[in-house]
Amino acid sequence: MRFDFLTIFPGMVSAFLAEGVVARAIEKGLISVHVVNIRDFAGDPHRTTDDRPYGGGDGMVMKPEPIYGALRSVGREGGRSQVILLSPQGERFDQAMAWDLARYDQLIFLCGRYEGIDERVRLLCADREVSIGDYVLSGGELAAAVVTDAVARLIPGVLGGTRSNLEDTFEGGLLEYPHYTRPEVFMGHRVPAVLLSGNHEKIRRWRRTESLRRTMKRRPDLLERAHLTREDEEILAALRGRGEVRAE
Ligand code: 4GN
Repeated sequence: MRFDFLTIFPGMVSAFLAEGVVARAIEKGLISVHVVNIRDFAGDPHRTTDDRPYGGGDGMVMKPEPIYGALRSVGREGGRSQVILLSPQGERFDQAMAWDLARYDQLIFLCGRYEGIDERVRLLCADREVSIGDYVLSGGELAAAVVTDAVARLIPGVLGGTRSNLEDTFEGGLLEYPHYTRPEVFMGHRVPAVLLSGNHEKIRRWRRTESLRRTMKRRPDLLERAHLTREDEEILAALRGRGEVRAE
């Protein structure tokens, strides 16, 4: 899978790509990344990428021509590709959208700066507009990095060894159970005894219970959409009976 980033701050994107899971995926040849400097496609000696807004007002707007030129310079991979504009006005990014995006051969991220980009870029260039959450960033680069990380870890082989993303928070529709490693006692807090018992069935049930308890307490909205087994329903009924979480 190929990821392209169109930005006026290529160094910001390269820094993110240089370490961690994404960097390993590039080394292994599982993904390839290309960072394109929009400024290289400005038409004037000053390499201008922004201009004053028609109609007046504060702030600057990104000019359409440099972005259009940068986009044309990016080869479209034979198969399926998507041009994604990162903006607070986009469709909200979540784990389901990450899976959807992972089906493409190429994702091209349009990272804007300033007060906004010329509306005709949105109209002519973007296949979709995506937001990583209800807050404003100074540029689309961090949002593109977030989407890239979430999508890359879904590509087979990117998470090494036996590590699977199927147990991650959200994949089963629930929050994850708590994790512990050595030491057995830390600052007076003991690792739950069941995890030391060696009884795999008991451990599995404890983890499921903690997952359900956490989701119920913190994200009851997720629980409504989760696929629950008969055992899950029993566990939830028991938690409610003990008054730990509120009844439906
Ligand atoms: C994306 C981009 C927030 C998000 C952004 C988000 C840069 N802020 N919530 N800022 O995903 C106007 C043009 C603002 C670029 C954009």
